[in-house]
Parts: sequence; C-alpha cells; structure tokens
Amino acid sequence: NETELEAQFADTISRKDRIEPRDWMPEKYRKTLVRQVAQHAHSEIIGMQPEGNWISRAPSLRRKAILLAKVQDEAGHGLYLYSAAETLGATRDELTEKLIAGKQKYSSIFNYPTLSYTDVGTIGWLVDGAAICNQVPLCRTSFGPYGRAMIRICKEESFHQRQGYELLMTMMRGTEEQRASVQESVNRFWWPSLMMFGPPDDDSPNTEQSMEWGIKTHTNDELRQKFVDMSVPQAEALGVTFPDEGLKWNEERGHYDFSTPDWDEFWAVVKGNGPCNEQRVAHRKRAWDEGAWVREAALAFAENSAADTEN
Ligand code: FAQ
Repeated sequence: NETELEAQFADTISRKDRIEPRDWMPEKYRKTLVRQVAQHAHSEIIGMQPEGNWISRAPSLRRKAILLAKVQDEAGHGLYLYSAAETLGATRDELTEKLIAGKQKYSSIFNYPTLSYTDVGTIGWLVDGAAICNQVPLCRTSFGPYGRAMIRICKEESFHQRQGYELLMTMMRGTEEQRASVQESVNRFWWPSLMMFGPPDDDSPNTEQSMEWGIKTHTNDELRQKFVDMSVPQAEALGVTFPDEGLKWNEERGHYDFSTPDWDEFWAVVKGNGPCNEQRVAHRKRAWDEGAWVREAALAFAENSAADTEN
C-alpha cells in the first residue's frame, strides 16, 4: 500500500541509495526531476548554438576539429539527458515542444552572444568550469539514470574545460591585442557564469525540497562559492582579472568574498528578455520543424520493418 511504498522510498533516500525508474516515487519527486533533467537537456542542445556560431570561422584546422568535437559532445549530452527524462515518462517530442513554446527553461548563460572566437575559449574555461562544479555532485543524485548520465557527461566536460583554458593560454602567449581580447571576453562572461548556479539560496524555491530528496546535494550559493574559489587561482595563472572590485580572500572564512551578481539581470534573462533568447528559441524551432520529415520517415521505416518481421 501507499504508506509502505512511501516508507520504502524515504528509506532508500536516507541510505543515499538510488531510486530506479521502476521504483515507486512520489509524483512531486518525478515532476521535479523531469523539470531539472529537461532543463539540463535543453541547455546542452541550445548551448550548441553560441559556439556552433564559430565553427565555420575557426582560425585553424586544428581549432575547427576541436570545436566540432566539443559541439558534437553537447548534442550527445542532450541525448543522454532526454533518455534519462524518458525513463520518467516524459518523451523527447513532448519536452522539445514545451521548450519551443517557451514553457520550459534552459540555462540563462546561453542567452548571451559569442562576439569573438576568443569566447570559445572563455566558454570552455568558465561555462564548462561552472557546469563541472555543478554537475560533479549530481553524479551522486538520488535518481539512477540521471546520476549515471552525469558520470559520462562530467568526463567530457573536463575535456571541454581544458580545451578552453588551453586556447586562452595560447592567446595570452600571443600579441597584446590577443591578450586584450581574452580580458574583454572574460569581463563579459564572468557574471553570467556566476548566475548559472541559480538564484541565491534565500530566493531559490526548489532547493530545500530537492536537497531533502537527494536530487541536489549542495545549495546554489555553496556551489557558486566553490566555483569562485576554484577560478581565482586559474585567472592568476592565466594573467587575467575578474571584473569585481569586491573580489578578495577572506582569511576568516577561508573563501574569496565577491560582490552580489545583478539578480535583476538574471531574472530578466530567465524570463525571456536576455540579449539572445528570441534568436536561440527561433533557431531551435526552425531545426525542429525542418527535421519533421526525418522523424516521420524514421518512424515509418521502423513500422514497416516491424511489420516485415511479423510476416
Ligand atoms: N538559468 O529554485 P531554483 C551545460 C530557474 S551547463 C535559467 O534554484 P533549482 C553544459 C529554475 O529552473 C547548464 N533558469 O531551481 C554546457 C527555477 O525555475 P522553474 C545546464 C534558472 O532547479 C556548457 C527558478 O529559476 N546545467 O549545459 C537558472 O533547484 C557549455 C528557481 O531556481 C544544469 O541544468 C539558470 N541559470 O536549481 C553546454 C544543471 N537557475 O524550473 C554547452 C542541472 C535557476 O521552477 C556549452 N540543474 N533557474 O520554473 C541544476 O543543478 C539546477 O536546476 C539549478 C537550479 C542549480 C540550475
């Protein structure tokens, strides 16, 4: 009965064991997971656009091969994540329809433009760096398929982060103009990267329940702090600064202090009013509409093959 199932679920969570697709789960747990996993999948797919913008203009064959591989990895991440959502009963078609209708979100970061090739390096370093910081703990999330998808995704994100840092390192060894381009790009991406971790804890409606269920294992502010602490020495090694006068080591806390991000800007971007929101969703919609005949043909082929096998 229901009470017994609930007790079993609570017991699995308290043992930090995994909930699997066939296990009983509260409806709200399932809904929260579909929301988070779908947003995560959409972010990977929409996240292909800002960097994809530079594939045809990469400065060398080597850089082009690296960038192509990275953007293809992002498509793969989206697919693992849509598959994880499917085990919760949400189909990829249904989720994509919701994304293009503006009913589901994707990460705010991908609503900022990539104005120079240097941005490819900065996205690798800071955006993939923030993604790793947020996603390594998710490898131990309570829902099995999501956690297992995260393990492989994190390995690939580490490669992405290193390629970005290596690109910027190469530019920092270059001309004065190249160094200025790195600093300019870092200035634009620093604050939006900090916003990737979500609103501050006291303004985060989902954190408490998600922590209780073991979906999240750290709060938004904890992970943001971890990212700042990790990034400052990397910036020093690179020879760039972050655009924050308030950034300084706090001996007592054992962490870097930093200024408050512009949360009004964050909410404006999340609500659809960032610099590229419209363009990103319109592009996704176009690709979805133009691909309809491929999906239909694949389905018809599968049905015919099944009918042939039956005969
Ligand atoms: N952007 O109550 P909370 C990548 C929404 S990495 C947009 O704190 P929660 C790799 C939130 O959904 C990026 N919306 O929510 C890559 C909620 O609205 P809702 C993807 C945001 O879920 C790199 C409301 O605000 N990573 O793609 C954002 O407990 C380079 C209140 O927030 C993930 O998705 C935001 N930044 O915590 C690809 C990681 N923050 O849904 C290509 C998994 C919050 O109630 C190139 N997700 N909101 O309508 C998570 O860890 C969590 O969902 C958080 C938000 C931490 C993002």
